[in-house]
Amino acid sequence: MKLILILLLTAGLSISVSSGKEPSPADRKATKETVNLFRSLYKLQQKGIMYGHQDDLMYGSTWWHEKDRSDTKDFTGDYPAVAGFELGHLELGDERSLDSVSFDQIAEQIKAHYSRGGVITISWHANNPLTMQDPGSKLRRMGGTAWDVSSKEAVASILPGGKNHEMFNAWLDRLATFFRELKDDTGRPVPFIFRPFHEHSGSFFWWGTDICTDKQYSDLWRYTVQYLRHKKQLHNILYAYNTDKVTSLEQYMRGYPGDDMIDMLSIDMYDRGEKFGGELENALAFVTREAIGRNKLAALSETGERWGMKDWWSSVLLPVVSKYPVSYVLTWRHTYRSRFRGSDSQANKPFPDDFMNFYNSPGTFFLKEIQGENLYKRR
Ligand code: BMA
Repeated sequence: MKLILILLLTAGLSISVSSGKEPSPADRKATKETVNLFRSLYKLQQKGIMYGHQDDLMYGSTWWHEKDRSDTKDFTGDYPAVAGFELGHLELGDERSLDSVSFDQIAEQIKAHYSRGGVITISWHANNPLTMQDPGSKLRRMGGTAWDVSSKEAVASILPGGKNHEMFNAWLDRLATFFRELKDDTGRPVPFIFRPFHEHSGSFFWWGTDICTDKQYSDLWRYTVQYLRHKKQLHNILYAYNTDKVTSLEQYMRGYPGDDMIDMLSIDMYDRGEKFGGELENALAFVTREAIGRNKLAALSETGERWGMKDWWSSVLLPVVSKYPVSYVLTWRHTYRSRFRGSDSQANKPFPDDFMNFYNSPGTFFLKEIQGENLYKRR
């Protein structure tokens, strides 16, 4: 007994020892590439942090869908390790997203990034299922969109028994069709991280904490995962639970759908002022501790620099994220603004100079660094 105790103690916080089994995706039928990705990311998050950028492969502020182009590559010479994509309006059967990006081109770029050995993450700003049909919606500007929080019945309306339940099934069918077509050249499904119903702790989306109950939120998640996993037999998805800024673990876990659904505990936090470093540190400490305790991945799935700060990447973000086992940090899209001309110096510089310090840090991984890791191969 004493010997076992000593062995356990010397193993320190080693996750596989403390839990007794190798970390695995929640989906027991996950494809082998998905299992390998999960385990590779689990190991990699102990070594350093990957950089991710939303819509990096689709456009930048001065360009729109140019072959092999990327703002990250333009600036650093390398692609981001993690490429983010957005599916809002796919649920409606549209050909283009809410950001006017073609879904066919998104699928093409997902496959391209996978074939390079990169990691894919997908978000979904789904329309409000209740008010999108209601022209009298209170918040007219946001009427019907993901940001329309004028009714607290939206989530209830799509759960089983709700008046929009069949419509929601049709939404999920459309997502499933898109996901099923994500295949490599040999026909194997492309694994990806899916982060729907994000920023739960904020109340700016129709699935937010004050807009539905925790139970409804959890039911929404469980219904969605089960539909895609069991009914649609999609086994190439890692699911990321996500909140906006929170100050306690209790707040973070409100509405958590369960370890059998979730693969990654993620948080979104943007720098809005001097307190950010401390707040991020506090949040990452409990989010990563909880993730490790549950054999899950962790990520800072959205962040953004403080307005006007020159050395944010190296002096604010990097010192904090380096301390914790965080799989990736992702910054949001560079909105395309057609009015910019090629000569506009501001728009031509997609990142601040300090981004190179972040890029050059041995603790950060861009695409070339993770290519050597063969994330989708057995380890
Ligand atoms: C938001 C904003 C929106 C965009 C949405 C989905 O945070 O950038 O303009 O439509 O993400 O990409």
